[in-house]
Amino acid sequence: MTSDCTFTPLPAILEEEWKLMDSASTWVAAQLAASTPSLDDTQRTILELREHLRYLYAALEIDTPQAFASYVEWKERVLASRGLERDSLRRTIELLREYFKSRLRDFDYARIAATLEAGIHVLEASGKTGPPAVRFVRGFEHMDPDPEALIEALLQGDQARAQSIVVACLGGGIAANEVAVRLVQPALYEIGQRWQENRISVADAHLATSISSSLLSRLLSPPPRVSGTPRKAVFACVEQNLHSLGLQIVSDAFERAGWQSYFLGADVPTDDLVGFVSRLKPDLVGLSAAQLPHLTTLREVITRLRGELGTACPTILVGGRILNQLGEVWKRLGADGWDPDALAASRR
Ligand code: B12
Repeated sequence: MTSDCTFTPLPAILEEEWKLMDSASTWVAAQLAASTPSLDDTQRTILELREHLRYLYAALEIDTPQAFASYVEWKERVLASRGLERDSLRRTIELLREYFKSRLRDFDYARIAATLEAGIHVLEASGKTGPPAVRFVRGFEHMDPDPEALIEALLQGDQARAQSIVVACLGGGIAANEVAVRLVQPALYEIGQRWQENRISVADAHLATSISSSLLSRLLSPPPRVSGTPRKAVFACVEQNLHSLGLQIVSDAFERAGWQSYFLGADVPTDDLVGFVSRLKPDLVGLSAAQLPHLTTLREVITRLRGELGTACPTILVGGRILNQLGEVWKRLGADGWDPDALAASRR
């Protein structure tokens, strides 16, 4: 069920991503510094601009203005919850539009302007109503004990309590995959949400993450014995994606389902990943992307695997937070399949 990549080619100026980052961010930072004398940290402004541009670039690459709009919506909430100036975000996006208008042909500019305007539109809408309160995931309320208890244990750094909650679920007959996806996963989403809302610090979130990671390794029961040679699957987070916990759950679920899993973890360099897959010749490769800019690398990995392995290319399955958010985009990245979580993936 392989789909072709069906994206409109990028305007020439965007093909050299780093050139774009340098020139656009330097120009916009200079305009901002001139109009806002209180803005004294130019280096920080440039770093922020590069972040905006990475998301803009990825949204253009997948031809999905809404993807950039979602980023702006998220960024606005992060800034607002920290009492930071939201207007400067709007001003920055407007300046980026001005920059591209003066440098691109009308046709190319129209495409970039539409994407930037999707971001401006989000800011206009939330200026009227205030940012909506968003909770991405629910649906685990039926669990006993309440997942709130796990969230609190994680945030207090109480490993013993966190573990006893998980053990109680397993003892109550809930399968390890279910515990991972219906209890630990939403707890982590909630922790991300609280960081976004500035209710917990980066240190709190890191503590919760490290305890979750050790909970997940304890969940892995001995793999079932299978007769014959097990099917092999390689799992990797694409380069620059550090969000490996979700993929670890997927990899463990495959192992429990009788596959032989090779979990390569976070931020796997594209060359090494392609080399590993070429040597191992697995039946399936599972790739994970969490944020919009990771899709640029995901597409590159898929293109390389297909180009170098041809008809011997394994089935390519993709997943992760950003693909869950963007719906059908995975089809146009050239993957063979997508699953929203480890429960769905392990039924393959
Ligand atoms: C833990 C965490 C981290 C940890 C990750 C540690 C690790 N070893 O994984 C660390 C500290 C490294 C981290 C870093 C950052 N993070 Co972070 N992080 C999170 C957090 C809180 C939880 C992620 C997680 O584990 N979720 C639980 C797992 C189980 O869910 P999952 O990843 O969705 O995986 C499931 C499915 O998606 C699917 N799936 C996943 N992969 C695959 C693959 C295949 C093949 C298939 C079939 C399915 C599949 O199955 C999984 C299991 O069911 C999220 C919040 C969130 N909403 O996810 C933020 C979050 C993703 N992070 C965020 C940010 C901003 C960052 C940083 C930029 C922060 C910073 N300023 O440094 C960096 C970027 C790092 C990078 N370059 O990747 C934002 C992203 C927002 C955005 N608009 O892009 C989020 C959403 C937080 C927030 N609410 O603002 N982060």
